[in-house]
Amino acid sequence: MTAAATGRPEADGDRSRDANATATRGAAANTEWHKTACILCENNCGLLIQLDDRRFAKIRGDKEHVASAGYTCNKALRLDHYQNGGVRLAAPLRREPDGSFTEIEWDTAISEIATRLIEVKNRYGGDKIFYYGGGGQGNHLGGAYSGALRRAIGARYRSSALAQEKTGEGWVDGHLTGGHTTGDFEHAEVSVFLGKNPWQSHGVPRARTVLQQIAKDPARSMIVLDPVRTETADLADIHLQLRPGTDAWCLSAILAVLVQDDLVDHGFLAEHTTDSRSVLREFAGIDVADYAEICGVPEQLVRAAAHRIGTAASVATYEDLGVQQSPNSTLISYLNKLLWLLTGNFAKPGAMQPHSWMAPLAGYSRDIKRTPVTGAPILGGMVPCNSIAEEILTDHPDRFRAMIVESANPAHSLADSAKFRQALDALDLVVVLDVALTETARHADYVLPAASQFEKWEATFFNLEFPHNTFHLRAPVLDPLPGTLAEPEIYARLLRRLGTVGAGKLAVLRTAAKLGRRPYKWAFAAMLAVDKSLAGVAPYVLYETLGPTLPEDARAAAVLWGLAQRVAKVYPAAMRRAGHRDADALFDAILAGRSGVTFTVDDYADAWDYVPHPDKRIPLAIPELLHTLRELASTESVHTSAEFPFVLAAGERRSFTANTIFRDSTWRHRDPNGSLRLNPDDAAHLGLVTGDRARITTRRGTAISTVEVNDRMQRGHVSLPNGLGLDLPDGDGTQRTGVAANELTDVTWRDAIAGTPWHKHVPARIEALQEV
Ligand SMILES: Nc1nc2c(c(=O)[nH]1)N[C@H]1C(S)=C(S)[C@@H](COP(=O)(O)OP(=O)(O)OC[C@H]3O[C@@H](n4cnc5c(=O)[nH]c(N)nc54)[C@H](O)[C@@H]3O)O[C@H]1N2
Ligand SMILES: Nc1nc2c(c(=O)[nH]1)N[C@H]1C(S)=C(S)[C@@H](COP(=O)(O)OP(=O)(O)OC[C@H]3O[C@@H](n4cnc5c(=O)[nH]c(N)nc54)[C@H](O)[C@@H]3O)O[C@H]1N2
Ligand code: SF4
Ligand SMILES: [Mo]
Repeated sequence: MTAAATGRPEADGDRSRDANATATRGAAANTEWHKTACILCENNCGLLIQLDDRRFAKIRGDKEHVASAGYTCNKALRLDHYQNGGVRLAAPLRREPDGSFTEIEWDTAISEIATRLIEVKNRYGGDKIFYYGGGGQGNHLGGAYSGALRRAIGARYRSSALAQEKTGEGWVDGHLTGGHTTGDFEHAEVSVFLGKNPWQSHGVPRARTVLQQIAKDPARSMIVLDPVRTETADLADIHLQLRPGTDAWCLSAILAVLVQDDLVDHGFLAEHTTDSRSVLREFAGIDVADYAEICGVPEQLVRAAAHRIGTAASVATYEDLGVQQSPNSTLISYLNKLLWLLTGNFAKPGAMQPHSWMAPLAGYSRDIKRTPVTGAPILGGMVPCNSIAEEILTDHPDRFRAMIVESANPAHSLADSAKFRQALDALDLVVVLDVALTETARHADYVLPAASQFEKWEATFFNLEFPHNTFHLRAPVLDPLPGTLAEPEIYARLLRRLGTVGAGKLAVLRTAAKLGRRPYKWAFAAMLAVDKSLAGVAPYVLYETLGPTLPEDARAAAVLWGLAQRVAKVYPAAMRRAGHRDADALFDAILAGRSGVTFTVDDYADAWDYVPHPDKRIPLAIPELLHTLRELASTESVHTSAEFPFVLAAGERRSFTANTIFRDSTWRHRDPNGSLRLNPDDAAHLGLVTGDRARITTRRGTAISTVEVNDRMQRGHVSLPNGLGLDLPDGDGTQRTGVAANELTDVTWRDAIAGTPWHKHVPARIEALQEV
């Protein structure tokens, strides 16, 4: 394998630079501050970067940023290790019959991939081409174009990391409020964090500031459900340090106290919901003491938490991986939402809100579609991550035959990596779009090198706020590394090659675009009226026709014009309140707003307009889940055994983890090896001290880790960080730092309803390693 050229700008010829990229960015050391954003978590805090040639010499928070206002956490300052630390790909790679990769020209790669996609389509059907990914934490603009390719080749099935965390919650949302909700933690009297450690993982904008403000304010309280005494729990008023995997009992007990002590908001239930009586009845008979004992939490603390919630003027909650990747996760999502619904904490300041979207990230439907081979539940339009390998490793005629992966590393991030690698190898065609030769790319037939997130126009569609919702289009800070292309251009080249839209139609629209936005809009609408099939490939059409007219080579922003039309249509008043006269004004503001723009401003009364149900009432009963709730009394809460006596949380967010975005292990200031954390008593019992090595064994695999004795852990509970164990280039081979958590996880260990994995609850055995 000869390909992965070093990620230095002079490393390769300019063989395939996008002809449109003319400006030279970041050529020399200077004191100019470039506006951009952090790409390491969903908050995408605004940043200012000063360059030294192509290095990030200085990084600071952008005080003018519409959402983050200058805030960053410790990780953003390490972003040079993303841009310049890893080994970048600088030419497309093709796998040869002997298994090695060779570098090929872009034209060759595009033409061969197009041919092979069509071969799969003609032979087996386009629906056998599976699409995975479409964006990480800060790069969703490319994904916005991927739908056009999927439409053109007839691909119907897709997935992303959301289908190993949020699809169960989304299904519950589909039943209840009909869409995603967000908590107003800046104003909530009571903030509840369930299996969520915002101090480290954020999700809440400016999390550390907000958490500290809550902790300092005697009138406000924080309640944390977490088996670990996290940094967030340190700031909490009530820490329910339950046994891992018992949240369903803990939440049921809290709800039981609310019902039994009559702390529910009867006025809200009568006015805004249906079925409340039957739902309340479910909690009337629950034995609170019994359930508290299952959780290992003092009954009085459960009662205190319930009373604090039940008497507060406002409550906001945030559930995340600690519960979404643990047993009973879909039931827990339901119970979480009942917590704020039964207490009337919806659509008012400090509570839970629905919100606008620039582009919805997932569907929020009650319907469950099924996968073709195993009949796994497709929620929000996504195949459960744990089912993908099972859909492939079979001789069923409907199995997937090809996969396109963009901006994701599923061979590392999905349960049971060995099985996923085997699945990739069983496919006829695997195409990976990435900046590096990842664990997934190594199993591809073609690897297409993407420009980095600081070398192209980018944006996140994690726009989840209310009443002020913001969007940030980032301009490139640097020219693309020679040999790389931005994803919108890669998709466009494939679609051109496939001849997806006739040249005549594109020419008409190009002419209209030159005349101005208004003629363009008319021409586009007229064209759509004549040829409905254009709607599915609209992002591509916009890229080809409106794109070239945009300033500063911002061709990739063309799809945002379409999304601005959507915003104007779906939230006209909220858009105008944000100061945008019409869709074009919004689009222009996005193009010009280097620190982001507010695209909608809602009133609290508007929140009900986001509820899609008849009479805008929230139907509280979800029969399947009420059934599961009833069964809890006899459901097993212990999944460990004599063989596997520990609960392993496989993938904890820490101060130096960031999924697999950095491919340079030196970015970590602390905990460079990503230690296994365990409680002092367990360590003593096993004869381990900090720095020792231990063997971790699960039903699926084994791994060796350094150990950190840590009194934040409770007995019987151990944790490994997420994103470690990458195979990074080292001389002629590769070197791995830390444990790749998914060598230890199992695809069958998953939620019965959503198919989401139980990564936080893996039964494991820990043994001290005898050093030789
Ligand atoms: N530093 C950093 N931040 C990140 C990321 C990163 O890689 N690094 N990744 C981003 C991504 S993609 C995501 S999805 C978010 C995830 O953000 P979080 O969900 O907050 O992160 P985790 O650390 O995976 O899990 C949260 C907590 O769940 C707890 N937990 C474990 N088992 C249980 C249980 O049985 N019950 C309860 N109640 N809690 C339990 C853990 O102790 C942990 O404190 O973080 C984002 N932010
Ligand atoms: N055991 C266990 N497994 C987990 C988790 C856990 O807690 N435990 N957490 C899960 C969660 S919540 C998530 S979100 C996933 C995350 O896992 P994935 O969804 O696989 O995403 P990332 O690790 O963020 O990988 C992003 C990829 O994008 C590439 N990349 C970076 N910049 C660009 C770019 O500009 N263009 C392109 N094309 N590629 C780029 C990176 O090189 C990397 O390969 O992991 C999941 N897996
Ligand atoms: S909170 Fe998230 S987006 Fe903001 S600086 Fe930290 S990692 Fe980056
Ligand atoms: Mo995630």
